[in-house]
Amino acid sequence: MTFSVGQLPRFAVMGILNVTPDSFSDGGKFVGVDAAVRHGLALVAAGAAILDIGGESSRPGADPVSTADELARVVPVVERLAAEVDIPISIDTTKAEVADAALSAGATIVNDISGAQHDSLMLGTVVAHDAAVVLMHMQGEPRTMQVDPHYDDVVQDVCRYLQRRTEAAISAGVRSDAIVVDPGLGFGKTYAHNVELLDGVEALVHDLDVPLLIGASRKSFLGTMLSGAAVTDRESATVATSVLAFLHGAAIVRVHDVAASVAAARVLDSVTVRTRQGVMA
Ligand code: PMM
Repeated sequence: MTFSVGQLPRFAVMGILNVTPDSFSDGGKFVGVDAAVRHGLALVAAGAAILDIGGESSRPGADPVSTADELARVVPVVERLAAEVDIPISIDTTKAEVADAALSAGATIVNDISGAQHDSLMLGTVVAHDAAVVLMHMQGEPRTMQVDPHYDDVVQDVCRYLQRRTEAAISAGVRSDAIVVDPGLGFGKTYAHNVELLDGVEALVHDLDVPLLIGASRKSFLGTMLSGAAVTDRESATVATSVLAFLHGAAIVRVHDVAASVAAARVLDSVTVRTRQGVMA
């Protein structure tokens, strides 16, 4: 089964399934295959439109994971969930070999935080499987990205990067209805950069030809906004970012607590459908 963006609901919620010992908010919770599969099924039951499975932590300062370790973490989980659920599965990786194995195991989307630049074989792998790709912007690499991020104009710089990577994906042969872009909140960005990008969602949606994904869930800039709230106390703020992103035209939000953002999406869907139909006039 192939994936195209058109098959998503209007406000799509991507559920995060980190099969890592060290992700910043849920590291170590879903490491065994059974625990990971159980959590994946719970995210689907909560209304996820996509399941995003990752085996390498990308939190600031994280060390890279070997290909063998990443394969061992994610492939059995993708295999089991692909057989059990009927929503698309994405593989969160920057390695073409991991993407290849996950796509063979039933995933249909590659979520690449390096914009498919870390591995020169990535776009070819996506094309070979007729898969979809999420191209995310990151300045630097996870180990060092928060050292001193710099932009002339963060919204414009990120927008131009995402346009260039979209062109590269199309040139490589990726279907244009199988490309999603993401400004990469928290990836080589200061607090001010993250705030500007969230404020710039509408401008990004306007200037980009492909759907936008926003990943703000529990990120540290929300902790800063809430005067130092711990990771576990950032859920309401995360839902606020989902509402903001959706209202400004984002197609997908990537979150840990799927039920909360799905409820928000349902409210938006009900209200905006009635408004469009003139019911509220
Ligand atoms: N954030 C994380 C990991 N992968 N992928 C995309 N496309 N966008 C993101 O914002 C993003 C990502 C880090 O968060 P996590 O450790 O909670 O998964």
